[in-house]
Amino acid sequence: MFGQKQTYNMMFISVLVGLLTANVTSADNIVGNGGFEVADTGGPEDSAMWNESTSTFSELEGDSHARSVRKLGSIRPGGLYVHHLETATRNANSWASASITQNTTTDAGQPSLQPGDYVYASFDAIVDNDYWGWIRISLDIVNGIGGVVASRQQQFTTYLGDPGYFDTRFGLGNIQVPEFGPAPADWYSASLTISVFSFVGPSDPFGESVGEAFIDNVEIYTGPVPYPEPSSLVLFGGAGLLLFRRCRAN
Ligand SMILES: [Ca+2]
Ligand SMILES: [Ca+2]
Repeated sequence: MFGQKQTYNMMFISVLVGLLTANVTSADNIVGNGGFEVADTGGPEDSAMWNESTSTFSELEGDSHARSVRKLGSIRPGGLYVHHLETATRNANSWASASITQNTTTDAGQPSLQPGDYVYASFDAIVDNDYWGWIRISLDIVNGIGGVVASRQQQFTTYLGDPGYFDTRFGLGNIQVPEFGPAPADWYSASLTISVFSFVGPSDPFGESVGEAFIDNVEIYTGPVPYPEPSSLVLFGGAGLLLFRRCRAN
């Protein structure tokens, strides 16, 4: 048995560990079905609490397509399902997109964000884009009437020397929640949208494009201090600018 002194030491250590742990875990994870393990009423390919969307095509030839579907598979150990975003465009002057989005209040049933708190989103992704395929991540703070009051976006475009393949954990945000507006804009939710795109311009040398990503283990944190950012992909942040520069030149 421990003597009294050891017992006090143990209590001291427990309190210290408790304080440190409280500091680290003070952010709440407010995402719903972040591992895509639960299907929605639309069937096994429909992820619960996520809204899937795909573009319609400006052309319908070849095997161009866009999909946003829940699928068997795992990026990290644990869990059976991922969400798959895929687009392909095979003709000049065409584009396609596939997305998933979640609103933490209307889709996941979480209470309003609190002004002054921070919001941070992260997720695992395997991205496999062809030339002119890209992935875009948007984290928005949305008020009770659907207005975006704060937003952060990141996109990575596969363009010439830029890599099209990532196996990584993306992180985005630490947006500080603004003060509430007058009712009915007096509550806020976080909205995360992950999209892939493919684009073929009027005179592209390759004539086809694919955007593809497998998404898993999404987390959206909110809390009184900025979430500690893991080392994430920030190297290719300039790639989106290249796309727009090239579009203008065409
Ligand atoms: Ca999963
Ligand atoms: Ca769904």
